[in-house]
Amino acid sequence: MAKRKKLSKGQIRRIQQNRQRKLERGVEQEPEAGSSIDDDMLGAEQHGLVISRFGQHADIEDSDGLVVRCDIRRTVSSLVCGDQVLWREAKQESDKRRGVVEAVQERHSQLTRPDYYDGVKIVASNIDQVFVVSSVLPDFSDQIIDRYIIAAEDMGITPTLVVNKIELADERQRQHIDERLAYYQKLGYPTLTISCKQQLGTDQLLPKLNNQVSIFVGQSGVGKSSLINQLIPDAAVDVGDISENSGLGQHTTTASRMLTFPGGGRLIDSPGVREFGLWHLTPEQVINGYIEFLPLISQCKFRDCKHQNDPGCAVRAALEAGDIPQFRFDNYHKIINSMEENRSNRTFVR
Ligand SMILES: Nc1nc2c(ncn2[C@@H]2O[C@H](COP(=O)(O)OP(=O)(O)OP(=O)(O)O)[C@@H](O)[C@H]2O)c(=O)[nH]1
Ligand SMILES: [Mg+2]
Ligand SMILES: [Zn+2]
Repeated sequence: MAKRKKLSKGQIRRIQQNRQRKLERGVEQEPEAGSSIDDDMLGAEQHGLVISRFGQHADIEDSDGLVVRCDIRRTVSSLVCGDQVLWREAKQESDKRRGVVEAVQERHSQLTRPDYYDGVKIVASNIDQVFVVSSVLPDFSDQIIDRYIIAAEDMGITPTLVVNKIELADERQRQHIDERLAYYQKLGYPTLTISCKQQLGTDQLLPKLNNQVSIFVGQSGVGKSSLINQLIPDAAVDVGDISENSGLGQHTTTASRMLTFPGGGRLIDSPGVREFGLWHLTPEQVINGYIEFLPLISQCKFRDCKHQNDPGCAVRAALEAGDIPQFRFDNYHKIINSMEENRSNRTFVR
């Protein structure tokens, strides 16, 4: 391995400034460790796909579909499930294959969420389709659905909304869910009600997943991993019970992981979060998730209209005329307010 030259004071200052800039921009920090495999023990660079990233390692799928556990070069500042990479395999004569990730190719999309420790966390990259999974238990929440719609719209993707555990809904809940889904459908979001437990509706998902890179996102405990196990019987991903104490999911899936359909198509299981924060986005990015507001905002009397009680607000007028439902209007304001609160005290519940 090449000997490291001592850095000059100027170089150290520049490195520190770059780190600071990265932190301020919210980009993930560089990993501390590089690789323990010597350079001359590595083969030629080849293309690969990140199946999963955990700590200082990543599982890379090679062009033959085999998975190799790799170290990550210090120069690779961010590596997530879905990344296309250049990597080199260790030449050692051992039955355990290992390698090193050298570089990440440019991403065509990335799903992000803010993280208290890392600034902005990238959940996965190079995604074609987003499935927002929610469920009757722990709770059906249209505000959480709205949050994921905002994140998907920010990636330029129209998400599909899936409601699981539908067998648990009583008549009143079912009516409420159907009403909400009818509105989302009117906005152009495909919707699906399913039950993994009773294997209802899950077969309707399969044709949508062919030859696409899809991701399942949603709160912990809604059944993302259960659904994946049903769609890909060989997947055998871990599933966890809802906590009896808190009534919430227990973060069973801890890292995003990509699975492959035998007939083509990829599916990413992502870890659920308790609250899908959006404080890394601007109010303009939030309103892009309220697609029915967009044609109205240019008609508001004031350019800096907050669309609340402002005089001449076209959004409020649409609400009062019954063109926009109360829940969308309320969710929009709750999300904007929570972003402001979170920015000031930086609390984020995982
Ligand atoms: N009643 C009912 N329970 C279900 C259904 N689907 C999943 N579950 C249960 O919901 C719990 C949580 O399922 P998971 O698949 O681990 O949920 P997850 O969304 O992957 O959760 P995280 O990995 O923590 O994000 C488990 O106890 C499942 O058995 C369903 O259709 N009906
Ligand atoms: Mg899971
Ligand atoms: Zn307005």
